[in-house]
Amino acid sequence: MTMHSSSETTALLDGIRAFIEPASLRTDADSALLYGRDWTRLYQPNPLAVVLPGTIEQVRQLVCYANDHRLALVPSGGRTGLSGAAVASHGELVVSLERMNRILDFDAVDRSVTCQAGTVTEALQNFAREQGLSYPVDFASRGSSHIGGNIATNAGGIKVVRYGLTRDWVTGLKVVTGRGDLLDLNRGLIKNASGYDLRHLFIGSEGTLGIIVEATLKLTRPLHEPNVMVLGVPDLNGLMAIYGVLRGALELSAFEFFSELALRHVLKKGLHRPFETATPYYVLTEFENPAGRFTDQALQLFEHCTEQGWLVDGVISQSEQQAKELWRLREDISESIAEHQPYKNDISVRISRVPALLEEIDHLLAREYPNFEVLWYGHIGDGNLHINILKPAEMATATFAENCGAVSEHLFATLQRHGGSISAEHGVGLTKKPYLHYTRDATEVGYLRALKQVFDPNGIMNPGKIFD
Ligand code: 2HG
Ligand code: ZN
Repeated sequence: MTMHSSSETTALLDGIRAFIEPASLRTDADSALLYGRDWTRLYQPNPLAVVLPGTIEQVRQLVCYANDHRLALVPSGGRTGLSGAAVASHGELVVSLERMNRILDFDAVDRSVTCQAGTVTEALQNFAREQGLSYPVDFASRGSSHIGGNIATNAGGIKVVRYGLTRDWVTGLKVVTGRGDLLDLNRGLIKNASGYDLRHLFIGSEGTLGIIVEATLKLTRPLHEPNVMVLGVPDLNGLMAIYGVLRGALELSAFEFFSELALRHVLKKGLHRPFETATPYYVLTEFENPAGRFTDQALQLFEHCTEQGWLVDGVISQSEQQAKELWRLREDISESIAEHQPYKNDISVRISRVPALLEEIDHLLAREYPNFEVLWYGHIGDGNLHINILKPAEMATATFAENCGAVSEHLFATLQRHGGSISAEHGVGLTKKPYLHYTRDATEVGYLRALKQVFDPNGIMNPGKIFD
């Protein structure tokens, strides 16, 4: 992309004001900071400006204008991402969808809802609940993440073992491609065998092919009286053994884990231990338990796992309130450690490979990070681990990043041997770009580049994200 002189910049922005009301084009420093970064905090935000279109037509005009002037665009949702995919640090124009946040249509027969891309996840979840239904993709950033952003990263979260990823709920997408064409993809159909499904190409594309402007999503029935159990686990081996037993007997909607080291950070923020005994690891699992029908079974399973030595203590929620409090022990971890500028890993392998991977990376991390605090948590039931390394307060950010980057090479080489992915749910963005080759070989990346060329021939859509 070309650098613009200040008179060129003024002319460029004036050109945008010709089709976007001036109040929706922001150039002030506060907006640049707010809209120019996501939750990574690793990159200096430096957008050219922030534009907030109100209609699909305005988005289309913007993309055409950006093509004419070779202006880089960064599509922007709730900016809760953790890989830098929504960062604008090279004079890009941020296109925030936040004004396009309306729910447009609901159909009880189809059990589906159509909304604009800037709809906040929680607003959609609440809307579904009001209809007696549920939008079950869920995560801690529900209060600020946008549906468009969730789709652009194929967001996962805490209920994947039961409900799958965002991809599984999208039945229709309207997108403005990098060429400025409006595509209406799949139109809410359940079955459609009419050739390539471009909808799925846009899911997880991290804003590099075009801008998602509208989505149609499936809804489902709400969970029947879910109960939460937190279990104290003495070693990593027990985790998947417990999973095998529980998922065979109960209708699980979550199977999460976290380490004692991670728990200590949420305790510092005022939460309470789930039970007296401190154990190196904890499982948090949720299961449907209408009218307490499965309580006895859950207790029997608990006994069995205890006899096997896989767990040593546990608690089962007695009320909705207690279930919420237990969930916070897991959900609040990420936010509770943000002040330590963690180096984040978000890796996955097939479920059957988790025990072998855990053992190997446990050794690797103990060897490579003897002096750093390493926290484990994540969605272990779907083979997804979050490994966070905390920056020692006295260490310079750059030295820390260098250290962690070097270890990543070992970690990802191990992951590659197990056929895993360098990003399970956070995306590649900027932070994982140097490591993409551990997950996608050069031939495959060649196809990705060719696809980008088709949808975005001038390279204006979120350049520098996923690959260069
Ligand atoms: C979670 O599962 C989020 O809590 C954030 O995906 C993970 O902080 C992280 O690394
Ligand atoms: Zn996660």
